[in-house]
Amino acid sequence: MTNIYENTPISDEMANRLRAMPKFELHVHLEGATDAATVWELARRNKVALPAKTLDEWRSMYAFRDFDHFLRIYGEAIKCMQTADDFAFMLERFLVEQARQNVRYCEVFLSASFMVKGFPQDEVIAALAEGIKQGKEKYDIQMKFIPDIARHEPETSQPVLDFILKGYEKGIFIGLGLGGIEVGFPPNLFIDVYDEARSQGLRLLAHAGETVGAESVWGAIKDLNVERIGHGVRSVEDPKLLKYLAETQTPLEVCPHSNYRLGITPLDEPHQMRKLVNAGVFCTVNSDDPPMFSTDLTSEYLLLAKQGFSWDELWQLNLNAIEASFLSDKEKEIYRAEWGEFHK
Ligand code: MCF
Ligand code: ZN
Repeated sequence: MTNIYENTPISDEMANRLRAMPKFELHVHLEGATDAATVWELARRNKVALPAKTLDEWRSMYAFRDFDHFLRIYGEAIKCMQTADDFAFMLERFLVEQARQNVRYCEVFLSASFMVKGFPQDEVIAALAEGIKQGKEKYDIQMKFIPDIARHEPETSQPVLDFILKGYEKGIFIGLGLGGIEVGFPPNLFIDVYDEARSQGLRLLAHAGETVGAESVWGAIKDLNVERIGHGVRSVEDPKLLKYLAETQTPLEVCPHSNYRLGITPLDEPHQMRKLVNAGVFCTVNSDDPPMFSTDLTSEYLLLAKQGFSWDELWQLNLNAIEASFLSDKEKEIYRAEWGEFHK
C-alpha cells in the first residue's frame, strides 16, 4: 500500500499518550468494524460463498483503492451477517477491539437497509441489547446504535425507520443515519423520512461531503436538519460553508484513514482536518471501518500527530467527542471528570 502523507516525527511519549488516553468514538460501522477472519467464519457458518478461495485472498481484498471496490467488498461481507448469533459474535469481537483502543463510549452505525427483508429483526435487536449489557459488564464500555439508510437504496427508507422505531422503544437505537453512495442520491430524497424520524424523537445524522462536495453538506444541514455530519471533509471546498460550520459549531465526524483509502484525500497531501480545525470547525476523530481501512482509533490520532497536530490539539479533538455525543449533560460530566483525571 502506498504511504500516506506524514511530515512530523513523533516521540514515543506522544504515541504512548495517544494509545493510553480514554476515548469516545462517534463514527464506526459494526459491519465495517468486523475483520476479514470474522467475516470468513460467518461465511462458513452460513454457507455463503465469498469471492476468494482462501482467507489470505479474502484478507487481501480489504486493500481499498476506491469507493466502488469498498462497496463491493462491504456488500459481500454483510451477506454473511444473518442471524442473532452472528451479531452477538461480531459484537464480542468489536468490544474486545474497542477496549484495546481504550474506548469508553461509542455510537455504532448499523447498515439497516440490509436488515429489512427476510431478516430476524427482533432476534437481532435482542442480540444488540445483550451486546450493550456485555459492553457495560465485561468491558466498562457504553454503546449505542444508530441504524442507517444506504442512500442508493432509497426505497428502504420507510422499512429502516420502522425497524429503528422497534429498537428505539427498547432503548437500543437512538437515531437515524444515512450512508452509502452519495453521488446521485442527494439529501433531499430523504426529507420525508427525516421529518418523520425527527417527530418521533430520533437523533439525526448523515454522511455528507465525502464523494460529493459542499452541496451535499448544505443539503444534509438545510434539508435534513442533521445534528452531526459524517466526514464532511469536502466542506473545505466552500469558504461560506466553513464559516457556517464554525459559527454553528456543527460537529463533523472525521475519519482520516477512510478518506485516504477511498481516494477522498490525495495520498501525498495532508488531511483536510488541518484546514477544518484552522477554520474553527468542530471536529471529532473516528475510525469508520477500521479493519477494512487497516486502521484503528489510536492510529487515527497517530496519523494526525504525524501530520503536525500538537498534543493539545489532539486532546481537544478527544474532548470534542464527549460534547458531540448523544449522551445527557449529566453523563458527559462523568466522562469529562475521567478525562480530567487522565490529563492532570
Ligand atoms: O463511511 C464509509 C464510507 N461512506 C459511506 N458509507 C459507509 C461507510 N462505511 C460504511 N458505510 C455504510 C453505510 O452506512 O455502507 C452502507 C451504509 O449502510 C451502504 S452499502 C455498502
Ligand atoms: Zn461511515
